[in-house]
Amino acid sequence: MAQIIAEVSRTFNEYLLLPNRTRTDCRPAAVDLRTPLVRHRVGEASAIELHAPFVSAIMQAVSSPELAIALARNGGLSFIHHNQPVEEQAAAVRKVKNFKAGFVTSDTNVRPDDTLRDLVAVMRRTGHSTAAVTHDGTATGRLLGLVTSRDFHPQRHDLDGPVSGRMTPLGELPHAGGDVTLSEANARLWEERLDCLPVLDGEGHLQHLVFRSDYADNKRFPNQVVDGGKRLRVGAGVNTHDYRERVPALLEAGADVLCFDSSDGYSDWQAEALTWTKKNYPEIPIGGGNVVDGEAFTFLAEAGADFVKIGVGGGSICITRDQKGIGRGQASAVLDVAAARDAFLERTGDYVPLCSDGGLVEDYHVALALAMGADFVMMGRYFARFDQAPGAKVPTRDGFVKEYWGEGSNRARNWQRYGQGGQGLVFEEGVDGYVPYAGDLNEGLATTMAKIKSTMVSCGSVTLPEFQSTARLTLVSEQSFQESHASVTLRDTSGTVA
Ligand code: RVP
Repeated sequence: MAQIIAEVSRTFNEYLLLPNRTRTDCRPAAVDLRTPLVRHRVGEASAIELHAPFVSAIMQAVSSPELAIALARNGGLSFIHHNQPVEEQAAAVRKVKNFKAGFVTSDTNVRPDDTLRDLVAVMRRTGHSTAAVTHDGTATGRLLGLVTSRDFHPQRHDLDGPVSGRMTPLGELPHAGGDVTLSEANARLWEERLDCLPVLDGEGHLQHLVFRSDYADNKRFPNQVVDGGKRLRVGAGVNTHDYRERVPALLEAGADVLCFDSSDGYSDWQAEALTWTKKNYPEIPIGGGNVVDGEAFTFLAEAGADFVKIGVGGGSICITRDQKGIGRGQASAVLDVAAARDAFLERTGDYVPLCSDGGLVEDYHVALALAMGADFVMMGRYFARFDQAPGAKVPTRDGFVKEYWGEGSNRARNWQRYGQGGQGLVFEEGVDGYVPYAGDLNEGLATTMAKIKSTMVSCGSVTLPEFQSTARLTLVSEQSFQESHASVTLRDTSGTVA
């Protein structure tokens, strides 16, 4: 007969945190959200630390280079999805690693013999008022000059005349070599009263532009997660099918960390793939998952996983529980795995960070996941709502929505994540839908972090380890869950009672 596990499978909604005593020095501004990403010896620091406990889901609809750049600048990390050919995934990783804050690839470019009318059309298309004049009109052509909207007036100048007639030629244009640092470039912008500093390689080809207007923007991200060379960090998903080709290509592209991505990671295939990667590429940290219990955690930790991802069937686009009848409430899964992680630490002296993946609906669920022992969370729906996510923004009667689809849906057909034993995707485990549009990631994530810090302050903690070791949780009854919500008739924004 099957074994029946005594505890009920519980979700985050069934728990609340009890406030602890808040000391006077415990304020949101003092809260430090740093957290370890990869396995390390007890008492030592993790080789990679996040500055905010968020990673983005290994999904087509979520982890693009644009989202990875935005998230790393805010202290988190993306795992570029592997549901694409190896070269395309490696190129996406390279794009993040090559991103230089403040160094912009020029998107408004013309040739010297293009007309001012052509220039106006390009400026209208990009919305930018500074154009690079290069020999071939590309962003990396030989730089011949710069022309801005201040250099001509459509009524005063002949729009059929060449751009070269109004540009500032290179000879009169302050510019820098490719080895200039951002702080040097910024210093020149201010000292020489420039709006824009072109950066050229040794052959005079344009590499980047540095704008004075971006100066404040760069100061906005004091928490960015960077490597030893000050390049943003980025992760990449891999699978148990083509890892022998994918892992070295991603390493070569500069990925900082990898993660085996499987809907069910408690398998010999994943253990073999982990062992192979640790043996052949010991320098790259690699996570495993997904699992929902302590036994599976220990299996992957012993196979070498540098962190373990928790969650089966809880994702917002996931229908695995409906289709296969497997999974576990995310709260129960995190609590069980965290207990096994602590036992593993006790036994081996190795701390293996945990990632709670999927099913986080409210911002406070992140705080609950962390309190229950997760070191960071992975989210799909949450990030898919932002401008930086790859899904299309679609207008509706009430505003906008963004596309969001599961990796097990027919749209993504990620058979490497769902197929077993080389078998392709036989039935769907995910859906294809929409999520409410939520604007800019920088603003949305700042609000979420403010809420988490506020929760931690109420629980009397300024660091995540302190929060995890002192948090007190209570189960909520159906009745007290109802009591948690507003129970008045809400006014709509026009001030009338709905
Ligand atoms: P959510 O944040 O609730 O949208 O969940 C995202 C997670 O759901 C992913 O990180 C992954 O573990 C899981 N997922 C992705 N695709 C599917 C599916 O098609 N069933 N599930």
